[in-house]
Amino acid sequence: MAYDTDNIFAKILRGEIPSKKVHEDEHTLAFHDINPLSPTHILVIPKGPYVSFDDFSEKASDAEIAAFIRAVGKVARDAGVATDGYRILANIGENGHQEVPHLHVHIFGGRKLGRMLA
Ligand code: D5M
Repeated sequence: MAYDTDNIFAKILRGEIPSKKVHEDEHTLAFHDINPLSPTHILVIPKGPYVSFDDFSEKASDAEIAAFIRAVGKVARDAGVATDGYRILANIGENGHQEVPHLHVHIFGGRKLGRMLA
C-alpha cells in the first residue's frame, strides 16, 4: 500500500495536530493513545513513511529498526509497566484491523490484561 501523507500520525509527526509525547529520538516518536484501552496505552511509531511491519522490515535502515525496538522497551520501562508486565501489539492491514496507515505498536499495561484472542 502506498503511504498516505495525510494520515493522522503523519500530521502528528509534522506537528500539525497535538499529541501527548512521551519519547522522541531521531527515528521514533511515542505518545499516548487518544482512546486508552488500559491505564497505560502508548503508541510507538517510526518517523519514516512505513505503513506496515513488513514494509518497515524491508525498507527501514538498521538504525531505524534498532531505534524503534529500543524505543518500545524504553517507553515500557519509563511508563513503569516493565516490572508487572505489558502487551505490545501491532494491527496490520485490513485483516489486522489497522485504522491508521502508519506503522505503530501499541503498549498496553497498568492492569491485568485479558487473554489475547485472535
Ligand atoms: O489503531 C489506531 C489507534 O490510534 C487507536 O487506538 C486510536 C489511536 N489514535 C487515533 N488518532 C489519534 C491521535 N490523534 N492521537 C493519539 N492516538 C490516536 P489501529 O487499529 O492500531 O490502527
